[in-house]
Amino acid sequence: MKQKMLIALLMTTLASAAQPLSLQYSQPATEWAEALPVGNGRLGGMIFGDPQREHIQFNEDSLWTGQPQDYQLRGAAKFLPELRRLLFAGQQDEAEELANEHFMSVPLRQEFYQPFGDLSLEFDDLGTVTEYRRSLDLKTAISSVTFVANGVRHRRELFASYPDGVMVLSLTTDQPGKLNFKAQLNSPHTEHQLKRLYQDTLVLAGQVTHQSRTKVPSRMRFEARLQVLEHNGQLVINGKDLCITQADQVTLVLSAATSYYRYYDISADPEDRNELILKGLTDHNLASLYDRHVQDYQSLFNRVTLDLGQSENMKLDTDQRIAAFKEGHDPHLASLFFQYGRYLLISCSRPGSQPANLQGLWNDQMNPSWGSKYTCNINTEMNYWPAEMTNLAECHEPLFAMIKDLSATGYHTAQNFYNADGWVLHHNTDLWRGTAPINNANHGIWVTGGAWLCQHLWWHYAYSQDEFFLREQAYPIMKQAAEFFMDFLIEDPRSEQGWLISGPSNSPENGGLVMGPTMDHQIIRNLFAHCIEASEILGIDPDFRAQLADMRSRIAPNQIGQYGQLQEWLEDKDNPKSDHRHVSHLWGLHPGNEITPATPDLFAAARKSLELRGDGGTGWSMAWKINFWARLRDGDHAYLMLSNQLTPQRTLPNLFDTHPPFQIDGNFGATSGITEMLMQSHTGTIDLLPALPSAWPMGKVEGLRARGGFEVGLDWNQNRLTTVSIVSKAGRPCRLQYGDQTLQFATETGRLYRIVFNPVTEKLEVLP
Ligand code: FUC
Repeated sequence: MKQKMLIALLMTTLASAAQPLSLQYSQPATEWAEALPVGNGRLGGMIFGDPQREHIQFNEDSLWTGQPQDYQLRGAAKFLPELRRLLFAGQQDEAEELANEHFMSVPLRQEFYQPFGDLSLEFDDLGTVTEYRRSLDLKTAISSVTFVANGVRHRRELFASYPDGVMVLSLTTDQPGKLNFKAQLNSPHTEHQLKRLYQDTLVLAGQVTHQSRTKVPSRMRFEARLQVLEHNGQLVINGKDLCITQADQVTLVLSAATSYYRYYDISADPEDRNELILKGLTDHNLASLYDRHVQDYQSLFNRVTLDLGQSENMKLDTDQRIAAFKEGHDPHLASLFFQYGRYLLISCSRPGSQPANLQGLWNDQMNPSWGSKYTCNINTEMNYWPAEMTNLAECHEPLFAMIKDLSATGYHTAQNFYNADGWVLHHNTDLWRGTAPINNANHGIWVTGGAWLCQHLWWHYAYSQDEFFLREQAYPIMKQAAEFFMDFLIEDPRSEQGWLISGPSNSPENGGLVMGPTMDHQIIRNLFAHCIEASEILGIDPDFRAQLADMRSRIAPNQIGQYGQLQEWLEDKDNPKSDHRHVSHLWGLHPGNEITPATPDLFAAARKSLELRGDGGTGWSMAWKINFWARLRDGDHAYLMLSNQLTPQRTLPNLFDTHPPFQIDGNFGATSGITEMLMQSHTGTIDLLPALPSAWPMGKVEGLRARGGFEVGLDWNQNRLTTVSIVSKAGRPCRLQYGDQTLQFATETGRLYRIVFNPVTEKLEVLP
């Protein structure tokens, strides 16, 4: 027994050393949050790894309840003046009551993202299982299960291929004839049928009938096909069972599709889609699918490497490492967590797919928390914070496609609710691109969802310097978002300076319906600034630009209150004891850029507000606080937030972030936060190691992106910067900062620059 344990331990250590970027377990998953995720943007799978009964729960990202619907309440705008009057008169309850009656989305709720189905494999009695390992290798995006049963070594590998559009499951034994199993498809959707197609394919077809809280009938049709791509031994399909006997090598492919075409059209044919996808595999085998998958995945994943040091705990199972992180020293888990965020983004957001929803792509519940939809008062945006900075700009594309849809549906919401031009999105959306205020006036009427999303369009330009994208895709949508606020902003009758304010709105989910929440003003200023800059770069719209500049200067500024805090509202009414998870008024610190060391009073006030809110919160809240503390240049506090997040209370055994329950935003927020600790570029300067914690005295990162079109690599040792590499992608001047040292130099497109920090002169020097 002891020897076996020793061998097992040795094997784990060796495995870890050979593949340090993997999640590892010595037990099968007993529940969904222990299963391991794979995905190709559109299809997602969760593999449990039970030797005797394998289970892969799967999703397709367009399977939702409901049907095309516009959520509009026509004529709502006539209540807007009265709402404002009540709020200015301090009658919040009356205003919320009126709004709940006359100013909300129809229906009041939005739709739910749905699970698709389950693939299960029942094996002939395997007897005692030894040497069990289950893993997810982030270097190849392949999840494996290996074990020995009756002297036979079994191996299963699952991946989701973006180039080929399918999930691939390979099963092997190291002895002939020892692979015997029965595979079945199933679905939690009651209206479904199963049938055999050709000699080698099982089909699951149905329609969503489940209804969300909207009570709108569901109409989406779906179909999945499980095809045996390669096998030896015998294959027989018996009714619902796909039976393999006497084999040692089998490759199954799973294809799934729905009738979704666009948010207003669900007339596509899932059967045709699957037929086409599977036809595309005709000339392929496991080896070629594997190669194409790995090549595609690594073309994105390998762009960034991060080394924060190895650790003893690498030999432990991943869930044990999470449990030990706070008390121990496991810098490698932090880099694994960082890369896991990148892995998840590549797996759930690829061109052509839906954007990452609250659970990315992975959901096994018919009534998932918050519908597993798109909450846009922090969660959807957080999902995309790492996209540009960690060199995954392509993964941002599904969000841009959704923003384009929202600018069309949000045009009607602007008209119907505000009698305004442009477009507006409130705090949630779904597959049908609802933009009207949902749930309740006390948090649903929040007008800056679309404006916040526009920051992502700007970032894509800022990081790439791609003027074509700015002109053709970003600017028209940003401009229309700004046009909404030009109509919507209102002069505050209580203000002597004639401040323009936003309202009715709210500071996300805190304090109810108000006039003038701080966050709105920060977001609108940010949107206007980017529109002004974009119009200058593109050399267009001078009058519009001038008008924006004028209005921008009149928007109510940030206020510092009685506790030295940054005020969450226009009135100095913050509760210093509140530990509310949203810290919305710090938007200007992060992800905005108007509160920096160059605005010392606001910078100190933001810090005060964050201290008052404390170090707790839901998963995403902690992740946001990593970013905040990084922007406050306090590496140790940022690290404290990371270690508060990397606990079993906030991180599930499979490293999924948990609110609770599972919500993926915190994964992406943490990846962004770790990046912000190492490098920032939101002020026009590439700021090197702005918040390096003492826990990471030495390390190396390569391939991060900075605004201005740069790729940045860094090395540090004994808590000090040693070398920097900068690749200039757009030939812009480069400005670096390390501590209080700055260095500026001209660059040429495509050139690599090496910079050292000279410890004697304490200066940054460009190497010739
Ligand atoms: C917002 C947050 C909640 C949760 C939900 C999905 O409403 O306040 O904490 O994350 O989105």
